[in-house]
Amino acid sequence: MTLKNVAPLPNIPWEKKSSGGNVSLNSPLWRYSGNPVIPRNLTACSNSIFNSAVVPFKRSDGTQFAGVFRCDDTARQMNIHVGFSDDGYKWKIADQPIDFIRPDDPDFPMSDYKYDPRVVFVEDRYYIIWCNGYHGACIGMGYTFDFEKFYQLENPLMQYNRNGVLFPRKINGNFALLSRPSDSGHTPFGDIVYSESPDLTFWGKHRHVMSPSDGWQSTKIGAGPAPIETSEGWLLFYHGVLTSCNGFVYAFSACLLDPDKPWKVIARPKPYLITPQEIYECVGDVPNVAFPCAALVDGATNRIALYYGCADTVTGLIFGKVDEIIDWIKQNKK
Ligand code: BMA
Repeated sequence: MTLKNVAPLPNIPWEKKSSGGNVSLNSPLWRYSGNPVIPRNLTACSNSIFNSAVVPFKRSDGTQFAGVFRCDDTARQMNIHVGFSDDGYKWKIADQPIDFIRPDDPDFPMSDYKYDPRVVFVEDRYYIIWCNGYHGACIGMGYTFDFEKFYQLENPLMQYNRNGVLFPRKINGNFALLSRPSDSGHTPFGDIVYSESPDLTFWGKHRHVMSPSDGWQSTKIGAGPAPIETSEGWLLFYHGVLTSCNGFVYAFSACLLDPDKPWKVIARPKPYLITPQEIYECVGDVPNVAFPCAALVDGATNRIALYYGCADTVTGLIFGKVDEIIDWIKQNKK
């Protein structure tokens, strides 16, 4: 297994499996021993900080990482805020939400709310994709070069839709996006779908990727962090939802998608990688949620650090190695 188009990241947040991280017997992932890495009250008026996205980003002031964070405020309004870190553990997150620069067009779609951001570097800039409130939930998109100025684009797809994730490079000459068509509420269904666009405005070539199946992924599924390119195909972390007698349970796993036709699934596991088990994953504003939105990857050593939302309240960090995760997927294939 080799990683493709993934740069070395020697300063990736990392803790060895034996150094106190929470090891699960059946999973190649282990939790950071200092979890939750981001507490709920890091900004002046945040009720919760979770389901957030980070990327490597160097600045002359020592910054090594930047991110876009879902901060629900104490009025329980959902919005996204920029943040920076020198080490991936300690974050400074802006008190105010990102103020996107929009085209001077009175008909440009507004955002009633924003949540669950992903950040993906494609070609020359960082794209932000989030769930956007425009007559219900749909996918919002924007970009930044410097995490200072942010520009909002047209909503790529019509409502209702959530969990939009761009691929980190064009496929067949087009931008490529995964999404999860939904309803306007707490959707009790959901398949992952693939779409392409030549210009990020007009989208088509929609292809079905995968449906919910059974067990932990029986109600709905959705893409997590941006797919990671490997010699074995695209490694996609995705969440799955089970409906229990006490409501939804959000767990996650990872699958492999075809390198050239990413709507074709090469291998999908039957078990989850991680389900809510720790107290910070089980207790919070929405109990029993583990929801990955970002992955840092070290192209030199296969190390991976995933940031995931815990109980819709705080952010957790979890570690693994890409080659071991791919071996696990193949061994646990449906
Ligand atoms: C989804 C989204 C996620 C959240 C999850 C569990 O519909 O709102 O942000 O983590 O529900 O509450």
